[in-house]
Amino acid sequence: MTTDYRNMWADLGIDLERHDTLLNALPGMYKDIYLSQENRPASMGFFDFVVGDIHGIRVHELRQHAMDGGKVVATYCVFVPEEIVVAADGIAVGLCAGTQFSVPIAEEVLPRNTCALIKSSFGFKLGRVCPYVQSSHLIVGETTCDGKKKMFELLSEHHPVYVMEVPNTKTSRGRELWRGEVLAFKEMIEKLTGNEITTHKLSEATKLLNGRRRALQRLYDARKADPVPISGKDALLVTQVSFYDDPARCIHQVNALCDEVEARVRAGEGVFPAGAPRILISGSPMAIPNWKLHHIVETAGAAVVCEESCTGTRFFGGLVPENGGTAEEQLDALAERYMGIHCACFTPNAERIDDIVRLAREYKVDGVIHYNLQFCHTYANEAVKVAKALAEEGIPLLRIETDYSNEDMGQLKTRVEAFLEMIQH
Ligand code: BJ8
Repeated sequence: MTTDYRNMWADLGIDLERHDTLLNALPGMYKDIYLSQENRPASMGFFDFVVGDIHGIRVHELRQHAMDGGKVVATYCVFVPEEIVVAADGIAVGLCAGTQFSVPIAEEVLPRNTCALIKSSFGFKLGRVCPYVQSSHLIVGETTCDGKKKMFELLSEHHPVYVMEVPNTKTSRGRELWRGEVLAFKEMIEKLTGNEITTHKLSEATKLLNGRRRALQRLYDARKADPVPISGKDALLVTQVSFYDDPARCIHQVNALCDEVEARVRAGEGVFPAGAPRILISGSPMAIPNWKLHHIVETAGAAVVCEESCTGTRFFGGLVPENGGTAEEQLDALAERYMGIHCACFTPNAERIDDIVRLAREYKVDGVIHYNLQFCHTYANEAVKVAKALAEEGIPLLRIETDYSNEDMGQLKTRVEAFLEMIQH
């Protein structure tokens, strides 16, 4: 890393010593998990570069944007409508929260029996180790789960926080509430940025972010092929990076990758042999650098071909209609698209169960692994229904509950290997 970045991090109030420990651990881990893979698409080079420079150029861009008078808005959930931030000439960044590194820092305050994602995000702020958090003018939280919404109260003692109320149901009253929240968010963002969100601006932002959704969907479509042209680990990384990269650059890079993987599909080339077991992973999101389960599955010889999660299909599924209309109509269409995200925080949430079965069929999977972060009660309870639906369809399921530590790696490996053996016989 260059001296310039150290100065930049210092300016951002980063705890440099702690930050060094975090960054020094990444290259070795990335080498073992990513660079050890064979026959990767050459276009993954861009994503390797982004990880190698994780707190460098992009943070510099955010700083530059702020120095030019722009605002940076950080989020933790795919429910926050980024279009509104982009339409106000702001930059929206999805924060990571996928590492064990910041968990012990958070545990100085939060109860230990809290989901790792919540602890990791809180620890990043408390320990001042994330330049994305430090660069942001505002963190936007949501009331999706109880742990998160109470964490945001505590987080607001350390950073400006705005919380959107996500309803618990998708009834007409729930949708009405959400529409009001989207409108209030728009007004707040206009105030924060000092920029008016015109219908034109909103429609441009919608087109841009739909472009990112289309590119990711295109990548996922290529994963339906057998042999699969890209590993699950690489596809997961692409989604993770797209949360914080510049959307236009991201679209360009993902489409270049798609050109390459589609050529592989036409040539019948893959990263796993044809007929290798195909796995759908469903459940809690996997924020960067949470690659634990994918690594275990793929080193055991199976291919992860799809993720039904917020670092997968729930992130890019469903476009916002682009047919313009009045500002009110556009905001309604925006609100409606976000209500199409089937998070387990909703009750009932039958659409997610339907999605899992549909995706299992579309991606021709041999089995589903339900991935649950420990202490995430919504996904854990919903897994009962997932299990029932998959049993009715004759699709094998393995349920896993874990956190970000490596303590259970051996046990998880044994369980995954036994599952793979079972589905191959
Ligand atoms: S839309 S899945 S990104 S809330 S933090 S619910 S793992 S206990 S992340 Fe999520 Fe938005 Fe829903 Fe998606 Fe559970 Fe942990 Fe809560 Fe979590």
